[in-house]
Amino acid sequence: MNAALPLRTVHGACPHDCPDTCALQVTVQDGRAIRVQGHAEHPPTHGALCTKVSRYIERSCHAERLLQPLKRVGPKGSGRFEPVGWDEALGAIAARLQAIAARDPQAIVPYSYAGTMGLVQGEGMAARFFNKLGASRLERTICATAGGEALAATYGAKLGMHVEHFAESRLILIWGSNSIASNLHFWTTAQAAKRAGARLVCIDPRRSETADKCHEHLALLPGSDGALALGLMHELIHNDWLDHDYLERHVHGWPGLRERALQWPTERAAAVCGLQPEQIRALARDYGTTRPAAIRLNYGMQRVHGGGNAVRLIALLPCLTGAWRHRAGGLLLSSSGWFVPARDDAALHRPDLLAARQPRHINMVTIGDDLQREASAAFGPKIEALLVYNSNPVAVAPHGARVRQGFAREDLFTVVLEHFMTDTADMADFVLPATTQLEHLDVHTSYGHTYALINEPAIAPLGQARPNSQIFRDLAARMGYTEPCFADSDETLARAAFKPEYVDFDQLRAHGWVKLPLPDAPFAHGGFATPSGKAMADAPGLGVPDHVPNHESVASAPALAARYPLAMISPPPRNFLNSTFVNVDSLRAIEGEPVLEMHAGDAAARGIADGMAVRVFNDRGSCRCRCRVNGRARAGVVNALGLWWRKLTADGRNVNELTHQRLTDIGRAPAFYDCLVEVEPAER
Ligand SMILES: Nc1nc2c(c(=O)[nH]1)N[C@H]1C(S)=C(S)[C@@H](COP(=O)(O)OP(=O)(O)OC[C@H]3O[C@@H](n4cnc5c(=O)[nH]c(N)nc54)[C@H](O)[C@@H]3O)O[C@H]1N2
Ligand SMILES: Nc1nc2c(c(=O)[nH]1)N[C@H]1C(S)=C(S)[C@@H](COP(=O)(O)OP(=O)(O)OC[C@H]3O[C@@H](n4cnc5c(=O)[nH]c(N)nc54)[C@H](O)[C@@H]3O)O[C@H]1N2
Ligand code: SF4
Ligand SMILES: [Mo]
Repeated sequence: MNAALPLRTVHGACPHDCPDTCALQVTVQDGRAIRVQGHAEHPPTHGALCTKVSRYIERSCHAERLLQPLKRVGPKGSGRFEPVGWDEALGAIAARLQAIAARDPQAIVPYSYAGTMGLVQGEGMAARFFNKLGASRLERTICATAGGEALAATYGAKLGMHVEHFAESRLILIWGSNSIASNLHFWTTAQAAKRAGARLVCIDPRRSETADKCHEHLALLPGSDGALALGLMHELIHNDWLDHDYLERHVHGWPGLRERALQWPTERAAAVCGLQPEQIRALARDYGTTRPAAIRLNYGMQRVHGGGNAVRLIALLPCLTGAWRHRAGGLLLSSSGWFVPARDDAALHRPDLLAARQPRHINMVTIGDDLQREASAAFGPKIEALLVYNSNPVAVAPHGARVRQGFAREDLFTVVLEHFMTDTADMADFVLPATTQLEHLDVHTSYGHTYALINEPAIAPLGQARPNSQIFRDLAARMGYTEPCFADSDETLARAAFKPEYVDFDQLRAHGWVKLPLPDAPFAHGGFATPSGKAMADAPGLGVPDHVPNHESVASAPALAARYPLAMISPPPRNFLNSTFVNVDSLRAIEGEPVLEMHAGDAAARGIADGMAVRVFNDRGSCRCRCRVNGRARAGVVNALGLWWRKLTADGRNVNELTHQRLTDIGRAPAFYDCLVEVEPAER
């Protein structure tokens, strides 16, 4: 660091798909970012970042950053590209899109998710572009819609406790979440509660790093959470640990739910969950008799066939006990619904540009199959072009072999906006270099807290990289779109994102963040966001929730289970964020290689020892992992950690080789953790 040159600090926001949405403080010297820190004054961040984003500069200034547009010169997927100018790339892309759109714009599909969660560089200018084009609409289901729609069916919106209030809870159930890895700042709050005497219970098939530090760990079978919730309800009813007044006033459909729960005696629930009845009784006693009791539910438990029903059941638990009466009681799955009134999505996305057209929907979960479908009345036109941004589908989408076959179609025109040559960029016709969070303006909401944040550009774009917003602005101009909204600057987009009466842009700019005005204990007196104001135990079109077994389980698919007896879950490791950061050497060095955790008995039965290379396989494919017999896997379940870049593994594959494209009960979401496999030593 050159002491002579002045230092400047810039307000930032972590762009990643993480509930914590940290406020960043970026230090700049001589036009270069030299430090990224958590902002000390932003309450949820309290000055700390996770290891991954502490390395954000290493990622942004990586030697392999894409710095110029590239055009494919070899066969599809050969990885042979040559640099081209922006003019040539944009001109060729616009010409191809126009030719396809002249036949049917629905043959063009956007594919994006939460590589950045910013409202400007996410679906800002991009949404305007695709609305004007009349392209297929993408169902952005790959992560959270099973639980999100279930929560909305129950409470009317994706609302819950404020994360800060968990510090005052006396009992916290950490349900389907490895908070230490994926929600670190919540974990800090839970630890404060623990120091003040709270009891922490972790509900997770895996003995995660978080489970290690809780008082109790219930290692249930994947996909059995709905049965556990019903077993708990049965005990709450049996022991009359119910808040009858709350149920009477604030819950619709309680008699039906009560009847359902009575069909789930503890022994029945325990058998489905692979737990002892006494474990369920003890948890029910804790939950029924401790005030205030809070549940941190997270998305890990809804990636199974019955994920939606399970979330509905768990979300009703605090209604049975009246836990909502206290601000430190209730449940938090997502806080994103608090931002809905504050957002101005119509101003930002301009759905009016669709001009009464109603393009078909493509579900991002089934992209593997959909890329291989021919035109039909039911499907619509064959997919001829994909524009990928903020996502790495070739690594993250289920049934990898199908996804790769789809992307390998020579007649498919694929454009990928990226920071790096990912597995998906390898399959592109054009790769366009995008800026990182250090280089562009954005504004952010959060799904784990209730502050809006701003991210100011700290440095100039590296090389020829352009913000996503700029790339879509440039493409719109090439397509001949003349509406003034296509000339809006990023600042205009950022100002349009929020309604000023909720989030004033100038205040956001001055402070870096703005807290939404919110009730302290949101449902203390009912007041759910449903039309009746009641929590819906019986929801229109969905009825009363029940346990829904996995697609792939002994009960639902016995013949399959005979061949593939192990249930595989594939939760994230601490040092990657989905497939982001896998190419950051210092972080990959910590994770080492793809790991499969196995129970000692399951390993021994297959002649597998700790540290051996293993092959995990089923009818869809296989991948190679390093086996760890480390006490973290329960019997019958294997844990494959991480969404590795295929090209950075020993066999050029990752865990999504094994997963399938079948959808959840609610929300049309993926069932990544509902997957049967077998394991054998890699070298026989
Ligand atoms: N370090 C890191 N942080 C991340 C991510 C990352 O990749 N790395 N990903 C981000 C994203 S995109 C998201 S959506 C969130 C996800 O955040 P969470 O929903 O909290 O997900 P995970 O931390 O993946 O925790 C999932 C936990 O659920 C467990 N689990 C799996 N199946 C079941 C089940 O059937 N029942 C129950 N009860 N538990 C189950 C897994 O073992 C794992 O410990 O995290 C975000 N944060
Ligand atoms: N087996 C299995 N599969 C899973 C999961 C699992 O737990 N198990 N988790 C699922 C979940 S929860 C999710 S959310 C999905 C995540 O899937 P994705 O949303 O695809 O997430 P990432 O893998 O992080 O890829 C994001 C990409 O966006 C790029 N990017 C970041 N910022 C920008 C930007 O400003 N501009 C552009 N153009 N690009 C940018 C990054 O470089 C990165 O390559 O994966 C899902 N897949
Ligand atoms: S990934 Fe999560 S914990 Fe890490 S800096 Fe970003 S928001 Fe904070
Ligand atoms: Mo996610």
